[in-house]
Amino acid sequence: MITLYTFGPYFGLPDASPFVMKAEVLLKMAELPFSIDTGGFNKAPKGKLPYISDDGEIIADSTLIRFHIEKKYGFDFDEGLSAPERSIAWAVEKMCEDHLYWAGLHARWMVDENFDKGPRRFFDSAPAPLRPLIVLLARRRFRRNLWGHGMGRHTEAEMEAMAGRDIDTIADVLAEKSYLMGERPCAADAAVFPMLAHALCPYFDTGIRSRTEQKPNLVAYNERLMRQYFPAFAPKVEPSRQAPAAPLPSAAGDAA
Ligand SMILES: N[C@@H](CCC(=O)N[C@@H](CS)C(=O)NCC(=O)O)C(=O)O
Repeated sequence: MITLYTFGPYFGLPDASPFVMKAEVLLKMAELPFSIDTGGFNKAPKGKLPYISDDGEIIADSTLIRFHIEKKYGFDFDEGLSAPERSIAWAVEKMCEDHLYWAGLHARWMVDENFDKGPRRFFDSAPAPLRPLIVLLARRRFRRNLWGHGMGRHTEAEMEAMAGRDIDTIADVLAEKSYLMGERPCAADAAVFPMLAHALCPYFDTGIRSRTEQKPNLVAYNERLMRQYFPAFAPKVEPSRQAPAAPLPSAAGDAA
């Protein structure tokens, strides 16, 4: 039996982490039964989520979870793709995870208005007297991570320009197709769709969100894959009749 360790739903999204959403989509694509445990963060072997336990075998990291599924269950996420197509899919996925993600992380953790209504809520259950210190230390750690990655050394305008190029790239690769590489989902869809879902989250005001909202094919793709993989989080009305995105009333657990 597989257990997927997650943060749980936040901000109207299936999970606070796009990497957790990716792992969940991979498991669903491979049609493997699994249960979800939102209590595993403190035991995360690499200090991050997601990780899975598969009959006691622990695999930490969404890409290693993919490799595990491919190896143990013989499931080829990219079946039908040529070698160049597989490579393009991999490159787009890693652009999202190792570039776009970091610009989004900055917008959420380092911009006060977004942090206060967003990540700050992760610490609501910490003991009140310690909470300010815990929040301060966590935010400092993320600032250091952003600096170490390099994205955090740029101005906001520079980051948005770089992330904007990522968004344009995804839109161009997707074009009018149903999925990134054609008419059936592949591994990169499991990774890119959650990144777009987070980018488009109406809860946060970011340049990345505005840029993504300007791409009708990405907006439609996000809604389509949300309906397919997380129907409880999909827009309740047909996309064509949907009102413009409005901020959600409150944060943590809203979507649960
Ligand atoms: N490369 C990892 C990235 C996972 C990751 O960055 N997880 C973040 C949430 S989006 C996390 O758990 N952060 C907790 C922390 O750094 O304290 C994967 O693909 O699983």
